[in-house]
Amino acid sequence: INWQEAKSYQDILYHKADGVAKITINRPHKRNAFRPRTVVEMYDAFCDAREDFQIGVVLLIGAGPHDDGKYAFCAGGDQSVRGQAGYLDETGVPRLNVLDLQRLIRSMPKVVIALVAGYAIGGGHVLHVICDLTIAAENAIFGQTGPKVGSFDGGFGASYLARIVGQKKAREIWFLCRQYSAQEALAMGLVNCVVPVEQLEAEGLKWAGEILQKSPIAIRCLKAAFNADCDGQAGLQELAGNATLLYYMTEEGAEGKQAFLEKRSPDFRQYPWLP
Ligand code: 2NE
Repeated sequence: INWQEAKSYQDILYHKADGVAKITINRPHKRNAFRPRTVVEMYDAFCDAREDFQIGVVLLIGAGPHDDGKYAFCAGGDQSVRGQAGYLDETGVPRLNVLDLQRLIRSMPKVVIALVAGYAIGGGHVLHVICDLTIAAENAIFGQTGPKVGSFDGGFGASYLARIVGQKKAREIWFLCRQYSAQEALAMGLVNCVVPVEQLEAEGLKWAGEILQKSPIAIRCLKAAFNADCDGQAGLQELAGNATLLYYMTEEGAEGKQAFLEKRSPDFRQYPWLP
């Protein structure tokens, strides 16, 4: 694949090719832990991918291996910039902006695939949980650390995790802060498949290629429907937004607007009340 750099950032890499965007967290010396800037940059890249009509799938991956030979997807929030009320940005403002990023990944009408080699830990684990699909390398290691390091993610990080692996397993993951292998993650339905690390990106591209053959509107409606089952009124808004989009694309929907602009009564009698 002929990756083209889409935009240059400090903490991430952003590439595109053949309908696929690739966002790479590029802080291997920190096991790809994120600071506020990293999150701002990821948010910007995800927004770009969302806006791009050509892009249907986004791959999220961590740069690596590091000089010590170890891989990481993401080790969560950068504890070295954690201040009294959050992760401090370069002006000293405390932030938890990864929550904004989680919502964007969750609601964007494109498929986001996490490609996990090495550690997916803490807030980094939550990022892969939020993604639509996860492909793990054989060396992937999964786990939450919050209660060990004085933090927790009681949002998607707990509730959506429980939807995936079940209540008992999710409580175990959070309460004991253990680490789990790729095979254990596969067994609990936390990842979609496990491949050798050197095949990770190729496998992600294979899955992306299959998805890109499918109907964009069918995929976006399915993603919204899966979300709606868990996300309350926000999920319903997303799903209903797709219904509105489709309605606007009908003659019936356009008749209402046209009649208003032509200062006449709308003629909806020509449209059937389908069973
Ligand atoms: C990931 C893990 C298990 C890897 O262990 P190991 O032994 O392979 O590496 P090591 O030596 O711990 O880490 C290598 C370098 O990366 C830094 C380390 O400090 C070390 O730096 P140097 O000593 O070489 O200078 N590093 C790794 N993770 C970091 C991090 N998160 N922040 C800053 N520096 C980090 C092991 O490194 C580990 O357990 N990491 C911490 C995982 C963690 O607890 N993350 C935060 C969870 S809380 C969170 O993410 C969060 C939330 O709960 C709610 C909202 C938002 C975020």
